[in-house]
Amino acid sequence: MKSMDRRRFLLASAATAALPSLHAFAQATTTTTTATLKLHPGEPGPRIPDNFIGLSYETNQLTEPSFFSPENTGLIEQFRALSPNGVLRIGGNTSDIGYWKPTPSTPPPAIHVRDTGGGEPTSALAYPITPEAIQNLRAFLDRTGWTCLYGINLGTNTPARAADEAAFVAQTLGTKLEYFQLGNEPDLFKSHLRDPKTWSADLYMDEWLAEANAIRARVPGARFGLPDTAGNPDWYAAVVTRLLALANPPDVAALSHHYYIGGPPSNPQMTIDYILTANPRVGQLAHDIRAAAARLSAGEHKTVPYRMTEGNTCYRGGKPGVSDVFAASLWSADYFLDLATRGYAGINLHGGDGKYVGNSLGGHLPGDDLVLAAHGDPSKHPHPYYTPIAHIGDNYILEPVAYGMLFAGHFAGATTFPIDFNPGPVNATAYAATLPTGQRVVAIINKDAHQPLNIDLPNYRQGPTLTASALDSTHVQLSEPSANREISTVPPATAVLLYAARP
Ligand code: BDP
Repeated sequence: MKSMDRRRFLLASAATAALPSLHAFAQATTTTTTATLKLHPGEPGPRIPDNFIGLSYETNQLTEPSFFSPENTGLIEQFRALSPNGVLRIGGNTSDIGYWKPTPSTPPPAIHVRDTGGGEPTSALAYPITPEAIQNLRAFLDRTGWTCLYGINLGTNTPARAADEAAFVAQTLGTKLEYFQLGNEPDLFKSHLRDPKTWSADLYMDEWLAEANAIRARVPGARFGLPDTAGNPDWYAAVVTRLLALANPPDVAALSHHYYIGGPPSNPQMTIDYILTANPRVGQLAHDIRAAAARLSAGEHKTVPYRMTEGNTCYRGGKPGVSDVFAASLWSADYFLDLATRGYAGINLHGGDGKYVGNSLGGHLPGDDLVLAAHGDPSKHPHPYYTPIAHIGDNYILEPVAYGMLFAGHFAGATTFPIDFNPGPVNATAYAATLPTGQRVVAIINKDAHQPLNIDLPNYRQGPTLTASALDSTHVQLSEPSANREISTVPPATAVLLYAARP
């Protein structure tokens, strides 16, 4: 048995043992709220793509060519455990300080970033990207079954250098390359890379088109995702207006944006309660990007999907005790299914090695300061704190936030349908879909720390269940129940999948 299989088996058996208490809980609580739950399977909504599960890594990670390589079997196992066909996005703040170094003798270009005193990479952190890293990345993608969104520097690059890199990447990654992205969070370039007085979506599009056109000249079939913004949803509309005005626009494969619930780690607002509370920004971003994608689709007579290409709980590397605990599992389970139901093509949660996410922030993870101030030991936490896969010693470990992805991954390939769901005063969400097999599945995510939720869903059997001893636990269980049974209560801080006994 491979080590990952063994680990999952152990988790599963531990949780199976825990399930009778879930049952007992249901019997003990007869006066809890009963949710209204009405399914509308006859009104199909968006289909969830098979590859909607994704991860995002800093481009700086490529400076260790052995990381995304066929030799890194521990990491390959965890990618495969998360999804047999996910999407790896390479980008982040460090994508705008990396330069293409096609030969060992290529001299480094001058890279200049305004030092803001933390939060962004500095000029001193500029680094080369080598052909070896891209070749290894291709072999890694082959082993994992994943494809790639490849980010190219727009912040401190030249169109010619970008085109050289793109040509090598396109040729090497082949069909494993979904599309290029040029520049990370260009709406924030004003803080460290451009003149804040003049920087705008229009200036960005001037630069973006110059780089995209240089790439197209070298890679005729090149496809692009944009604008990969941190916030500023008005940029989508501005970008679409510019694209629609072109006689021969670059081929846009997707519109993209990022999403962090909030931050930084020192912000007292960033609590477990906060990350589990519905955030109106999710719906607003979805509304705006969907509208922009619909306008571009209509204008270009094709379907342009939209994707959340980088995000997580708490920006600046995540917050200890919030980003790395069970609450983050419930958040990600909910967030993935919420976005999938809203028609997103996929979601990439950011993570990787602490060193590179640290570099994306100027060389430091502020979560460490919080741990040290509380007289804790930072080495006991994953680095960065929000990473889905932690790299500890020689091991790669699925962190709590990844368990929510595993839970949501059961919806891959399914077609969503609407439900009327009213959990009353309980902080719970629900999603429903028809699987490719025709079987219906309902997810109920009870994010409430204290209140159980009664449900009335006859002929639905309990499937994989996400539990932990507490919202701040670092040990998460995702398990199949041993018996084939219905349930009438979802305990506090528990997510369950319920499968229809017949189509
Ligand atoms: C995003 C950046 C990424 C950072 C992340 C963070 O794109 O490089 O690592 O924030 O602050 O905005 O954690």
